[in-house]
Amino acid sequence: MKIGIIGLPQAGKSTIFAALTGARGAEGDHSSRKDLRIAAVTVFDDRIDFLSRMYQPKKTTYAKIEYLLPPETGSAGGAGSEGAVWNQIRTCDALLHVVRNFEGTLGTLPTPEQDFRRLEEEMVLNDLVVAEKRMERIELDKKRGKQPEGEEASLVQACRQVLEQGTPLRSDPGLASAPLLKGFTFLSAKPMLILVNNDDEDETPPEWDQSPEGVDLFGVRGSLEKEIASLSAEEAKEFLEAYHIEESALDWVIRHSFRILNRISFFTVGPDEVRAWPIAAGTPALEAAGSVHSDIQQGFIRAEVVAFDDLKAHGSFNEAKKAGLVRLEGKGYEVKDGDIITFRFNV
Ligand SMILES: Nc1nc2c(ncn2[C@@H]2O[C@H](COP(=O)(O)OP(=O)(O)OP(=O)(O)O)[C@@H](O)[C@H]2O)c(=O)[nH]1
Ligand SMILES: [Mg+2]
Repeated sequence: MKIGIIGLPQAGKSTIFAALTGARGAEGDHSSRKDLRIAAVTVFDDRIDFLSRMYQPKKTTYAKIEYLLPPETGSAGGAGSEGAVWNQIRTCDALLHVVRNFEGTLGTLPTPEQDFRRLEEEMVLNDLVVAEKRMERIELDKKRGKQPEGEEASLVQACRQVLEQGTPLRSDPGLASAPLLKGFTFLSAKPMLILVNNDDEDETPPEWDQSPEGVDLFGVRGSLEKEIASLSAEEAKEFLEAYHIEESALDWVIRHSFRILNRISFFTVGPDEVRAWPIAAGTPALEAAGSVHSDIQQGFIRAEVVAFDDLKAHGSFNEAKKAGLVRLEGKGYEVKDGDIITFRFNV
């Protein structure tokens, strides 16, 4: 689960990365590491807090998301050239597009919507080149008497048509998520979140003439959030209260990152550990068992499931059971967000 941070030069990418991976929840000590470009960030979850109070486990484990800050392009090219940046971004599951909406260092006024489109176009063009190259290859193979396999050719052709209109592939969700196209790692097919990076005084994101389709846009105050992130949890709380901020923008981003990755969490509970397990939405119980341990998958008998809300409403597992809310599910059961699962298995 990795999210790549993209944006034009000086949009505030490094600032946002620092804010996301600041004191709260990020692994390791970052303050002394300027070269750090990838960090695992904790996805705080009220449900886990609740379960942890209920079970008093030795250990409480939240889900994590990785954020990647690609190398700075600079002017010298080399290791940080644009191609290298996009290649790193290709390895990500989703994108966080940072758009500048503060006055630049040289007094340049912000043009967030244009900036956004510029990078969108770059991604679309990048993908178009990939699609065209593949089509050429397929044509060449055909001439040599080699028939293209399965649906790949028609899918790539469909991508090309979308991209030629200047439209990102994510606008066609079926196409964007086609398993046969996975290997192409198309940039514009990746789910995305737009972060408009405002000045400290400016709370609201700008009105856009044409809001991008199917992408959530959020206004953050990058510099301010970076400062909050460097505070201790205690200080940060006071700060947020003083400013009447219910949820820091970056907590919002972390929560939504989880959503755009199409991840849900199921929970395991017990005296040793209360833990969130992030899985793709739609995962069957058997596979979910495998994410906990391969032995549990192999010896799977049944999943004993209770929904978090049912457990919470009834106050304890036993009460929920008495109310008939604890179900026994089989291998093919589609795990839901917030399911609390005990796997029954043979070793
Ligand atoms: N006023 C204001 N300035 C900001 C904000 N976020 C970043 N800056 C400033 O804008 C400049 C660029 O920020 P960076 O975070 O380095 O931007 P970047 O996208 O990483 O830049 P490059 O890596 O050079 O492409 C720095 O001088 C920041 O201090 C903000 O929210 N408000
Ligand atoms: Mg930077």
